[in-house]
Formats: sequence, structure tokens, C-alpha cells
Amino acid sequence: MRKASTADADSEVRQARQVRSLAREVAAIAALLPGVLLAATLCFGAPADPSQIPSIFRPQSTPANSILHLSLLVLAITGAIFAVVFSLLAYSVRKFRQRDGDDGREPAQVYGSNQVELAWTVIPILIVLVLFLATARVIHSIQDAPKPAGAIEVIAIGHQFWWEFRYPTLGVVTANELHVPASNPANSTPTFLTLLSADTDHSFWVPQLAGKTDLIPNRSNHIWIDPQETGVYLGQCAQYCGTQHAKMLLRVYVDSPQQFDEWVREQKRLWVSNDTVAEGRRIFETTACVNCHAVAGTVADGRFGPDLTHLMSRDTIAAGAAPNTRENLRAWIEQPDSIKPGSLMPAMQLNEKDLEALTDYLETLR
Ligand code: HEC
Ligand SMILES: [Cu+2]
Repeated sequence: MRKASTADADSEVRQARQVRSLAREVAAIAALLPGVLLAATLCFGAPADPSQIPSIFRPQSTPANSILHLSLLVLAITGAIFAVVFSLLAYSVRKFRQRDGDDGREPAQVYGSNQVELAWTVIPILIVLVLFLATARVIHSIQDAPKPAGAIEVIAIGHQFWWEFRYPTLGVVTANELHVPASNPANSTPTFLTLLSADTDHSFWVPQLAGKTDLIPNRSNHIWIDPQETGVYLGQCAQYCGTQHAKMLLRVYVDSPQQFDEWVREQKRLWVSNDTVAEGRRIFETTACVNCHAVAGTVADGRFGPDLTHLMSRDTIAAGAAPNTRENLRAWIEQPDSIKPGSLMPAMQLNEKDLEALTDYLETLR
């Protein structure tokens, strides 16, 4: 008799402890909710200039837009499930909590109810089916979109730790800063990108324009974007590809069609020989620079590093790691690690005089 009552007391203590820990979990979830809501308002209520906020909540291109709509649908469905489950849980925890004077008996147990079993099998299957079909529809609409005649073609190649952009039909090669024309519904000029990698895995991600897509060695992946608002859209390599992955930034310049044509024309112009920088040019062309860098129309035809033919047309150097100013250029050539530790360009140990002359030469690459 005494034994039995000790066992009863034990199980009561255990039950009480379980209920208390459950209540604590519920309280923790409830405490998290305001945080989630705050994060959501920050994302949606972000301030002015949309192009400078790389937020998936402010899409500026069709693929990014379809992905956002799908996410909102998924969020609404899972949010509704969360609300129902959470309310039932909170209700049960409160209603059936242990009270003084409980007799400690187990409540009635329900087994083998066909209706209940059927309901919690069929309803989740339907929910998953809806999520699956909605997702499949969006994937199909993005991946199998037809390429219109006016589409711009770009081959984007990921390198440790910079981006190479080649426009095969326009004969343009550049790095890190992708220029595309704004597309408008009447005369659609989307940009179709083929994504390749020169070394390891990278991921092309400009949140406002399209979903993340990986660049994988020996494989070609494809994405397209059709931004309508001009401006600069920021992005980032979204796959850890080595020490400087975090400084492998992406800038997409959406130009008006006229600006874009003008840009293409400028990029196709060849360097005009300039006697005042002959010494700098000599240094460039007689050191290892030419093994890694190309300058169209000269002996420099390396492809390990960015094409420098129109270096000065870019706003940044080293994949967005620093603004393209004379001081930064000089500091970069003297010691790339001072701007981007671990970058794959070696410091070439040039003396002050040669550095100056070389920087002068680079500044003529417009
Ligand atoms: C072993 C190959 C190699 C050599 C040699 C080399 N570079 Fe580089 N260079 C690179 C790589 C790789 C990058 C890209 C670094 C990054 O962004 O992570 C780069 C970036 C640059 C950039 C920035 C370009 C841009 O648009 O971001 C400049 C300018 C540059 N190099 C100039 C030079 C000069 C001048 C020399 C010769 C003194 C030189 N490089 C020698 C590999 C090399
Ligand atoms: Cu990368």
C-alpha cells in the first residue's frame, strides 16, 4: 500500500514536471514571436532607394518576383498551420494543467478513431500537394521561359574571388560589374546568363533579380533576369569558395537601352597608345601581369585575373572590395592583401617609381 502511493506520488511529480517544461517551451515560442514580426516589418518597411537594398522582399525582376510570391504563399500556409497548432497547444496547456486536488488519474484515452486518423492523414497530404504544385509551377515558369529575340547573352564565370562576364554576341569582356539593359514589357530585353566556374563552387546571387544559382565546375547552369528599373543592384557570391568568398561581391548595373548601347560601344574601343605612360606600359608588359591579365590589342592576354582593357570604366576593384581610386589601385598592386587578404594575385615587389608609372598606365585603361 505504502509502495503504491509512493509510485503514485512519483508519477505525479513527473507529470507536473512535464507540464511545467511544456509550459516553458510554449512561453519561449511566444517570446520569439515579436522578434519574428519585427524582422518581417524591417524587411517590408525598408527605406527609400530600392536598388541599394539587396532584399528579396523588393524584387525588381520577374524570377525574383515569382519566387517572392511563392514564398508568401508558403509562409501563409505554414503560418496558418503554426497559428492553429500553437493555439490548440496553448489552450490544452492551460485548460488541462494540474490543479490542486486533482485525483491524478489518466484522462480517457482515444484509440482507433477512423475519422481522426483519416483527417490527420488526408489534410497534410493535401497541404503538401498544394505546396508541391505551386513550387513546380514557379520552377517551370522560370527554368523553361522562352528566350526572346532581343535577349542579351552573358557567360558568367566564377573565379576565386571575382566574376568574369563575357558577352559572346557583343564581343565584350568585363569583370565584377555586369551591365544589362532595362527590359520593358513592350520590348522585352531580358539577360540570359550561362553560369560556369573556373575553379570551385560559387553561387550567383543578386537577391532583387533572381534566386541563387550555383556555378559548378564542368557544368553549365542558366538563369535570366529582366529588371525594369535602372540602377545598381548589389549581390554576392553565396557559396563558400575560399578565404575571400565574403569579398566576392557582385554589382549589376541596369542601364537604359541607350546607356547600355553606349557602354557596349565604349567597351569595344581599343586602347589608344599614349606616350606619356610608355614606361608604365613597358613595366606591365614585361612583368608577370600579362600572364594573368588581358588588355585587348596588346601582348597581355592572360585570363587568370580580370580583363583590364577598360579597368577605369569600373567603379570598384577586386570584386567590390574597394572603390576604384588611384590610391586603392596603387595599394592593390603594391600589396593585394592590404585590400583583400588571401586574394590570388601576388604582390609583385615593385619599387616606388615603377609603381607610380604602372598606376599611371592603368589609369589610361578607360
Ligand atoms: C598570378 C596571377 C596574377 C598576376 C601575376 C597579377 N595579377 Fe592582378 N589580379 C589577379 C587576380 C586573380 C585578380 C582578382 C583578385 C580578386 O578580385 O580576388 C587580380 C586583380 C587585379 C586588378 C583589379 C582588377 C579589377 O577589376 O578588380 C588589377 C588592377 C590588377 N590585378 C593589376 C595587376 C598588375 C598591374 C599586375 C602586375 C604588376 C598584376 N595584376 C599581376 C591575378 C594576377
Ligand atoms: Cu565565390
